[in-house]
Amino acid sequence: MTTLPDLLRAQSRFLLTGHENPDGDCVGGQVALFHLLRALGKTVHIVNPDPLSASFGFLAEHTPFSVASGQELPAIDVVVLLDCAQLSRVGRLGRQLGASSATVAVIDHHVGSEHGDGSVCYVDSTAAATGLLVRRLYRELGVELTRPAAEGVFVSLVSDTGWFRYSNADAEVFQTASELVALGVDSAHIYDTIYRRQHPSSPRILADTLLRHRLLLDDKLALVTMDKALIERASSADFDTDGVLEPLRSIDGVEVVALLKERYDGAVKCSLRARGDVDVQAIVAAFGGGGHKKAAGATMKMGLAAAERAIEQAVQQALLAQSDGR
Ligand SMILES: [Mn+2]
Repeated sequence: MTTLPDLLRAQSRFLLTGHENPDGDCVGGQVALFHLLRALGKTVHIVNPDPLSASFGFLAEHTPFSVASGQELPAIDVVVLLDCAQLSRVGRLGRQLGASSATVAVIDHHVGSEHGDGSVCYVDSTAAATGLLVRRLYRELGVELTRPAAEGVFVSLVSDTGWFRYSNADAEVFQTASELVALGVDSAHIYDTIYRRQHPSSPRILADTLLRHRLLLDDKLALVTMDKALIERASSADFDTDGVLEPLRSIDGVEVVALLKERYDGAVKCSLRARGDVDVQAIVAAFGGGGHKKAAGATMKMGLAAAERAIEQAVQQALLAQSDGR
């Protein structure tokens, strides 16, 4: 069976992509892989289903990003999915890629990603970030990290570990961060660039969203909903809705935080975060979603009120199962 390092060595034309609304781990991993493949003399395109969010715009200074617009794809041998494993998560571009003859490779750290659309997979669900997996590929292929690549890996790490606060921030994360800083990555500058350039209306959006939170199930579940009107305000200000999760997760006794966002098509995007031992990946799996034990999400094909009830029930069951197991 072909391994991913073999495939990267053997083929010459690559297209790197990832899930819709690419996050820091996805785009940081793409940056690092772009420079790895270029160092190996390959032709590389990064094409995403959505544009880079403004907070990650600085990554494009040294790395070309493009957005799919239905145009003809460049001639490629391999498409690499980063931070996801299904072409269905890549929007219309995913359908285009699925119809092409390119080999699909997956680099990911989500549970079960070895069973996705990749015919060649580089998956480790114990890794904190996809960017860390790309860092491992540099070692396997004997390529030195450049500073732009190091910035990409760093953005991956900080995005998926909540700036080193979450329980996935293991020894490999801190060792790698140390190497990246030694290579010239300016951690404080990156923090300022990503988190301290918010739109002037962002405090009000954050406040209005947090005011809607409810504590349920003996204060073990903090649930907050964003209806279409609030989502509209958030997207016009490029507001990162993940920012509402941490204040709720900080409440003493809260074990699960749920953020439910109403989509334009009427479905609900649900994000769950766990603080204790509850496995939120198992909870969203029942709704066709996925992720990690402590951070997972799903698209629920129901209205906001129904989704609230369904999540409350599912979390209640998970909490009961947990207390039975003790
Ligand atoms: Mn990730």
